[in-house]
Amino acid sequence: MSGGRAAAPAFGQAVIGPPGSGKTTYCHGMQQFLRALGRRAAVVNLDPANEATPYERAADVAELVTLPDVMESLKLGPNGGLIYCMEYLEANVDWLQEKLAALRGHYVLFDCPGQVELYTHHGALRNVFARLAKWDFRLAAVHLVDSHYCTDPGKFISVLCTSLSTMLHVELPHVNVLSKMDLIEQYGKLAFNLDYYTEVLDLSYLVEHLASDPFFKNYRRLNEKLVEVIEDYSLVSFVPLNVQDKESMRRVMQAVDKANGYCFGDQEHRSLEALMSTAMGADFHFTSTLAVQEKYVRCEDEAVEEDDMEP
Ligand SMILES: Nc1nc2c(ncn2[C@@H]2O[C@H](COP(=O)(O)OP(=O)(O)O)[C@@H](O)[C@H]2O)c(=O)[nH]1
Ligand SMILES: [Mg+2]
Repeated sequence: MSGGRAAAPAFGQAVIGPPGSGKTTYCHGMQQFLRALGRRAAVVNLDPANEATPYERAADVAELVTLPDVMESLKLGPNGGLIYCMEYLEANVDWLQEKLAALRGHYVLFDCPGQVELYTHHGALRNVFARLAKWDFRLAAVHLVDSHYCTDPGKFISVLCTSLSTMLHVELPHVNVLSKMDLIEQYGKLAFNLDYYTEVLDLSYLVEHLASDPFFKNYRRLNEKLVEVIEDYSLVSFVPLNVQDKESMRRVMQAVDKANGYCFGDQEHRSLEALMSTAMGADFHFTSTLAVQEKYVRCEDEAVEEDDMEP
């Protein structure tokens, strides 16, 4: 890559999202999944706040700058320190270029930091992504959001706002993912079917579910206006993900391949079919959100039957 454009474009994913949304776990899971398909996947850690990682780091921002050093020498807190680290990375982007040159021929997953301001208004990481594009690195942003937020209408609306402003700010092809789908029932009952959340259907129903207490009148009016903005753009939708479920990983991979233009050859396609035929119980398909709903969300009747059995 050094010395101008690489002969063939490189492909990869910028894995972004708030702290704890599952980025590091996803990078490891996706690397293993892609390797099983014969894709040479490597993970580059760009998050200075990551301590131990389950994957082997093909490159690590800590080789360039570390958070404890920045915090100590500049007397910054963890948030400010992390922003400084990203500005330092932007100023020394040649370091990244060298590391990526050594990874030529690999599909690269970038494990990014969780600070939301980096994706909604700060320029450093966005500029690093833009440099990658100049080196013919075709990235898609994979934005992970904890599915926990579906259980509260106010929180889900704020997630939609963050996702929308991230899409507009980061300026990459974008796949929004609802992570930890396997835990969704533990977080609380969903007011609507899962596809309502993944497809981001008529949001006025969500506003109706906000507290109707007169005390919240202004909060409700604010949310009415916010959902108008989200609906006007009509950009946000989600793919559900359970990182341990191969069908679910395949669905995310296919959405990302479509977003960044990665075209896989015949050989990989055959391994995918072989992998998938052993992946799950015979008749479960993750291809429809309804199937995900059936797998992870108890239906009303089942809940009633089980409750009846209790003494
Ligand atoms: N049950 C479940 N837990 C997950 C999943 N993805 C991540 N986690 C857990 O969520 C926590 C935070 O994950 P991590 O990858 O470190 O998040 P990051 O801060 O975004 O990098 C860890 O305890 C993970 O084990 C998932 O799909 N299902
Ligand atoms: Mg992490």
